[in-house]
Amino acid sequence: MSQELNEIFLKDYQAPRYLIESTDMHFELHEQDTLVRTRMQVTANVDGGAGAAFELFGHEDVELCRIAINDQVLSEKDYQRQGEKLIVKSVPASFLCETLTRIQPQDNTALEGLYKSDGMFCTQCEAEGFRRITFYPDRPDVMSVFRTTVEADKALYPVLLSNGNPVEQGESDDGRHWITWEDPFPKPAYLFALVAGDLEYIEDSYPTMSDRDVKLLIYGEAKDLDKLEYAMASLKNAMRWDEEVYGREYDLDIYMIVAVDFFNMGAMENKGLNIFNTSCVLAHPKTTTDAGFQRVEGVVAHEYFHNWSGNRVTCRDWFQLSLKEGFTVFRDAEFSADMNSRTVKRVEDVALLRTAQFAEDAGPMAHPIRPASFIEISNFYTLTIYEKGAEVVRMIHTLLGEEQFRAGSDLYFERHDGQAVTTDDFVAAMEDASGRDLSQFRLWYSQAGTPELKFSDEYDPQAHRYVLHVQQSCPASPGQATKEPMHIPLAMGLLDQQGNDLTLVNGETTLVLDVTEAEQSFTFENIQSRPVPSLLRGFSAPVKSHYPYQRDELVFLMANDSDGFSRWDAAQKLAVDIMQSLIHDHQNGVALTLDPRLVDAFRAILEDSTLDKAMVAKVLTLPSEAYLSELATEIDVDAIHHVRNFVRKELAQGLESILLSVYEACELAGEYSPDAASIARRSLRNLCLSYLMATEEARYLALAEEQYVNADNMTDQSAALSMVAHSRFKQAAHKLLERFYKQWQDEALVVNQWFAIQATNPEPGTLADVEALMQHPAFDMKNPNKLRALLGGFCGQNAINFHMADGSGYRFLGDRILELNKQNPQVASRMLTPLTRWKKYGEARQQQMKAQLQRILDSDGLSKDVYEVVSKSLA
Ligand code: 0A1
Ligand code: ZN
Repeated sequence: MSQELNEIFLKDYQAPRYLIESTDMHFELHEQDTLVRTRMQVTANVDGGAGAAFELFGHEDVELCRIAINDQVLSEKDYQRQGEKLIVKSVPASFLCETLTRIQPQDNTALEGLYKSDGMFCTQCEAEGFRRITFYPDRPDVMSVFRTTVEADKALYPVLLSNGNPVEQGESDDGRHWITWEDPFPKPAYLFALVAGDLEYIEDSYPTMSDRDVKLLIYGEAKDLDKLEYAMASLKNAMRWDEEVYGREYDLDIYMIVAVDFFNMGAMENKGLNIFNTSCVLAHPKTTTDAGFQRVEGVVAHEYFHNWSGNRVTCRDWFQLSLKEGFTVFRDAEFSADMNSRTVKRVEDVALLRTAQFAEDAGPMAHPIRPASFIEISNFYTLTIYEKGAEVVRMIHTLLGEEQFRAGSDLYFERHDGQAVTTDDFVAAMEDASGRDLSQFRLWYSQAGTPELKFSDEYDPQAHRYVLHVQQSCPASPGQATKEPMHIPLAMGLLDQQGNDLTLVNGETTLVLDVTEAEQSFTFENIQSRPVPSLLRGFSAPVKSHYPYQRDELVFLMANDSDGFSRWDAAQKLAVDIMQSLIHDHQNGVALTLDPRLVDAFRAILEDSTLDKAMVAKVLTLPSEAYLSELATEIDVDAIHHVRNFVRKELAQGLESILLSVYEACELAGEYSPDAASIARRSLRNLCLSYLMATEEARYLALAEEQYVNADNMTDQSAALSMVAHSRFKQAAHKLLERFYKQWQDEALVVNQWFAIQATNPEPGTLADVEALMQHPAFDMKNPNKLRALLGGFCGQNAINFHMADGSGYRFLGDRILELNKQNPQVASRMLTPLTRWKKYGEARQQQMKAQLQRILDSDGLSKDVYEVVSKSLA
């Protein structure tokens, strides 16, 4: 396949030959052909531009009707087409380039470029969607000011939006109207946006720190107008937070968010005109779960924070993607931690990282947070770039401390405002502001894979000396056989036998050790008795850590560690250790018995009413099947599923009465509110109910049904529904699912939850249900949210069914990928992920998974997206 030749390398980066000073666009939107006129004022770049050819990019679906340089229309012999490239060989040092292109947004199912979502026009230009609109040097280091005129039928599209401020408008006799928008900030084309539709909005204003009033507008369909308030409140909180924590003020007079139903990702930070997946902006107690509310708050903040970390300072090239994404995820995580419970947020982020990012880091698509090459950049919007990238920024924060980190970010923004820069520039600003040497730390940007820390220790009772030994290593990853030792900040403390923190240095009870060598030892003097170490507090580095804890020590840490995150982590380690032994027993035909220490430890936590309820719920949640799979050398799907269910049932039986009383004590009176304390009560209450349901006693089915009926909010209603739907009470499940659909059939996002609950049912027969649901009138193969709910739910979150021994789950996914490949390459390639992990399974499953990958690879017309993932998975 010639596609292999299209691999792009970071080492080949060259500065752009030409820069675009200004871009003036005119969109004539129609039901069939949309016409786009683009006028670019171009000048040769100082370094080596003059005399070079002028390169633009355009997708094959874009019809080039006309191209002119300084009013001279070019004929085909004046330029060359090479794939997506259009090369004009001879141009003056400064010139006007005009193009006219014709596109069909209504047929655009890839949802990149200009497309239609439920009758409205909208755009998605990151990373290379702009080339599906017009011919343009759409690389992030070409930044231009944009003036955009949108013209459309006034009755169908009364609202016409683009980046910046509206400056002119008018209408014509034929029922059409137009508005011109100007964005004074130079930006790369990936931040361009346009929306045209019949939209309603809510409006508010925000006084900035220097007392400018910013108009805030959130647009959606009329039926969703009552679901926009929470996003507005979150936006204002995020604006205030960025002023207070980073000293960053918003810069335009207007900030707009538009909710669209068809969207490949969560949301997009287009300058002054964010476009959001409805799932990340709409929120209402009746239709949105607590997790949904928190997602809205986090994503609204994330896109807002991009205005500085992404837009004002952007990426030089796409290899630098984590420059904006890692930093912005770190910023939004800190914001959410400040708005809600810090420890809970940390636990959630670490759980995601350790299950899904660690798995990615160990798979065939593993890449450093600054990849060295790619075939399709859309494949690199990954957990590694985002979440591990955020962990790397967090480590810099840990190493420098709050104050110096802020000095570093101030310097970064000041030094690079208006520029397109690299991750190295970011690290350099942090170094320059703090005086700290981060040269070894930079390896985090170039080495893939999850480092492992192996600890051992010794205590000398005569000398009162404790020594902690650390070995670090990092497994090989594609293209990187060996790794250098990294600079790993290790936050740790020592507990005495009573469970109190020992004071280590300067009155500190938590130290950050610099682990920098392959093998290192740290000595602690004046330690009166053998301590229990608390390691990697707060998860101070994205690594796997191994210390030979005894189960009793983990129980001790669960009860005593002063670090909330580490108490949760001790509970996870204890449960993992117990479940791994049980998996071993199950595989060897040994009858299972649960270590009573887990029941006792869980009881102690349930009985302690002083603890944060949200953390109690987290501590009592067993490690997921996905996490146990990540930890396994060879994944035994059936054993993992069986053992986890066994442990849940044993815990439920052993703790039945206290679970029931905590369930009752957590009931909330009064109106729903998504504040941290109420969310905590609901999560603990639903956790108790799910354990009680694990007993499979009919009285708890009745309790779940009662909760369903009485629920005044989606959190409690959908929790009850999924417990019943996933139970062995088939009739009750069927009845409740029907009832739920009847109630919510007009709410697309709720119907998606209904799809997801059915797709994740671990009971046998789910594949047939999913196949039937794909024919349901509410399902739409072209809508990514519905695909994620049904296909993503089944293949990605229902291991026991997806991995059925007869391979039917794999065949089903293979069929869907082949259907989706042309229709929406980005979504197709994301959905492939579960198949790419074939190496972790037993021989029989491996063969069947590989057969599907091979079948996809052998088929004609593969998109670059799917080709890259499949070919790398089979390599
Ligand atoms: N930059 C956005 C995410 C995003 C990335 C790519 C997209 O299309 C391929 C769309 C959105 C963010 O981080 O929120
Ligand atoms: Zn982002």
